[in-house]
Amino acid sequence: MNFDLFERLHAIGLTAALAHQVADFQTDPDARPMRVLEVHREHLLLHDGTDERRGRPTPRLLGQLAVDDQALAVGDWVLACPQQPAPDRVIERLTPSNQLCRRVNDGRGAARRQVLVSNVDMALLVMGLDQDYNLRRLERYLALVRLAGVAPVLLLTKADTVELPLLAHRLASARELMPAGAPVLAVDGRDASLCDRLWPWLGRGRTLVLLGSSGAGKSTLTNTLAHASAGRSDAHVSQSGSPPEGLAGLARADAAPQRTQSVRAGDDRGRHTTTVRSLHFTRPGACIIDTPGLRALRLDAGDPTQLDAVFDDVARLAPQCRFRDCRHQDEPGCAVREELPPQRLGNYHKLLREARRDSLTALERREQLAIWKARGRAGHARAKSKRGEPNQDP
Ligand SMILES: Nc1nc2c(ncn2[C@@H]2O[C@H](COP(=O)(O)OP(=O)(O)O)[C@@H](O)[C@H]2O)c(=O)[nH]1
Ligand SMILES: [Mg+2]
Ligand SMILES: [Zn+2]
Repeated sequence: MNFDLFERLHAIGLTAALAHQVADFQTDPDARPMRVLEVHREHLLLHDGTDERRGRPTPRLLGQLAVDDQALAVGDWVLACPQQPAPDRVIERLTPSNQLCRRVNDGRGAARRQVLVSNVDMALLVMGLDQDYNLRRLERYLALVRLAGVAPVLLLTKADTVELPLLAHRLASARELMPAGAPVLAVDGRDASLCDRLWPWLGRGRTLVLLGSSGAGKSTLTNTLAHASAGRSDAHVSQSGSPPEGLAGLARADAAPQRTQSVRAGDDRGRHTTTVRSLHFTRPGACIIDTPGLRALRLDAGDPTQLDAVFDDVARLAPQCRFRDCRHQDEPGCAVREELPPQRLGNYHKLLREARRDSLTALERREQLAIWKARGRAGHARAKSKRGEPNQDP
């Protein structure tokens, strides 16, 4: 890859490590690295450093990903062969540097892994200082990003809607939950000067993901930070087309690629696009991935001990418990129960239960399902015999 191409792709988030992988693929000479901006049922929206393009993964690539329990996600880097007419043929995916994943129900009673986004440098956790404010939810989002090894920044939005004492109190409580050194800011997401406050994290080539519940202000932030001329019909883009003062002179501001509106028009399923994840370009140069609220955020902690990384206070105190195998529930002499606020301990147990349930093997899950079914049948039969109906079960 020559320097010009790398520079162009770096502007949309390509790192040296990912660029290095491109050389490893002895594939089609036409294939070019592109970044996934959006994932739709029928196609991908891609960017090649110059333009947006439509792409479609080949059946071979889809099969390969499925075998590895993987799927294409926003933020991924792929190799695609341009086609006339579109869509481009997406033939490879570069191994992501990281992925944010959660567990979702597969509709058959089992949990499957869902990749939310790939290749992110930082997570902006967005929470309103109004009724949205909820520390237990924040803890869950923190766990999600720390499991993926992604550094968090907390943005408390709607600072303009709360009285100063409440703001100060909520700011302090949230700060206590965050890992040491993680920035916490109270902001008005609509304030155009936000770029000035956030620019240390918004440098060219970086990728950030916005996470938080619906209504927290993620799309508002995206619009405030988005490239001035990247007008998006769906996302009530800031009215003023000009960059805020202090940024106009920034040499890099104009180097950021732009998202055009054209591709947005015939969005599939006629859904509002903010209901899906999408990658945008900011004026200071970083890529930012807007996400919808995750109504059910189940962690993808394949191994319950992974939670130790998230609840480092539990891990730190556990050796002081009287019993070596203390579960920090009702055992006497439990140092964890003594020290931790009950709500945090409660959340720890809840997340641990989820992780245990999700780490059942397929066989264990089938066995458990069989037990539940048998119980259901037994209950059904009991109810029937009470009503005096014949029992037809074998
Ligand atoms: N007053 C105020 N309103 C905000 C702020 N951030 C977002 N909003 C409003 O909150 C509502 C939800 O914002 P939106 O960005 O769509 O939330 P999302 O679901 O997280 O994308 C919108 O009406 C925004 O105008 C803020 O900092 N202050
Ligand atoms: Mg939104
Ligand atoms: Zn204990």
